[in-house]
Amino acid sequence: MPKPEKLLDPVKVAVTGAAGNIAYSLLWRLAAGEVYGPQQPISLHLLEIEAAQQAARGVEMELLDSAFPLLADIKVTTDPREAFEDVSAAFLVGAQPRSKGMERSDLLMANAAIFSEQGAALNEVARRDVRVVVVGNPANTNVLIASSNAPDLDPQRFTALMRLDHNRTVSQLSSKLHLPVADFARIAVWGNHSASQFPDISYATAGDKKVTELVDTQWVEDYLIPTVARRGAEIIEVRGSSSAASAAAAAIDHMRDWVHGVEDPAHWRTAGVYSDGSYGIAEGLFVGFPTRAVAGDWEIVADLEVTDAQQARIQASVEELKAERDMVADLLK
Ligand code: NAX
Repeated sequence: MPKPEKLLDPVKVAVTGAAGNIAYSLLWRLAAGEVYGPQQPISLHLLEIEAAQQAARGVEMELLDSAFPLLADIKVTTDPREAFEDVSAAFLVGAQPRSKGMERSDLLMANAAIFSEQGAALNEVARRDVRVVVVGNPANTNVLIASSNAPDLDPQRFTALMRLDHNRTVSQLSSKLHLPVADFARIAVWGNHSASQFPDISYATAGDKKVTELVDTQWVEDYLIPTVARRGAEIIEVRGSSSAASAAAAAIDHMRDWVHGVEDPAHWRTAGVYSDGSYGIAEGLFVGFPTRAVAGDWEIVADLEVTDAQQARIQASVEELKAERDMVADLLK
């Protein structure tokens, strides 16, 4: 990396779940300048629970040993208010994992408690233009809880990570068609970050060609959609533990594009953003949409033609999100 010429004041960035697997990749890429660039020093605020404080200290030691020129300082804490003080970005990675015998509703409730507290803390102490990305699952509902507990922050400052699903879709197409990933545009994954998601290639292009003319519908229905939707489970099966470096890479992609924007309007991304009611999707949910990163904001791509078959898949995933929302209704403000 070129030596920074003129250093700016550090930007403060919080990462929760700092002693976990995803953070072990994410923190290094943040400290290397992959979101804010080679001129921008960074202060890292690491939030962990009490039981993982020692491990978080170990992560801090290794970050220091990496001697990153851009890493101004590191703070390790158990207190969300301390972690989020004055931050420009927050990666909410830490979450309660699903343990044996735990029902989905128990998992939702355990995480709801974490994300309501963290939303309230962000509301109190984060910068008003903070960018929040929730990685911890169930990400789309966790972000709903965090945002609803942060009434003074615009809900558009909150997002759920759906970029991994998007990247998986691009990667599958690239392998199938033997074309570089950079050739693919107008791709999106609608809905929830769960098996109900809808990776949609109806509008996709590869260079000057329409992807639907290069692959057959049967392959999309029988292979592409289920493979992407179940990729997380497949990684666990093959690797023996859940996606970590690819999730960190997606979180970096998400935040970098959000901060800097993406010039080419055909290069849609997928972000789990606050629904404004577009495409008949219930307002107020956080849903994977086709989005563009423009001038520091995520914009939902407007006026797409949606067939009945697409709409049915989108609505099935949205129904799941509504059911999740109903389970945590008591914690929504
Ligand atoms: P790990 O279990 O390795 O790490 C999680 C860390 O969070 C632990 O160190 C734990 O102590 C900490 N933690 C728990 N509660 C906390 C709290 N209240 N405040 C701060 N820290 C807390 O999990 P990892 O593999 O890093 O995955 C983290 C989360 O990402 C999981 O919920 C996982 O399901 C989710 N994922 C989301 C993805 C996405 O695309 N949205 C993909 C990858 C991943 O599955």
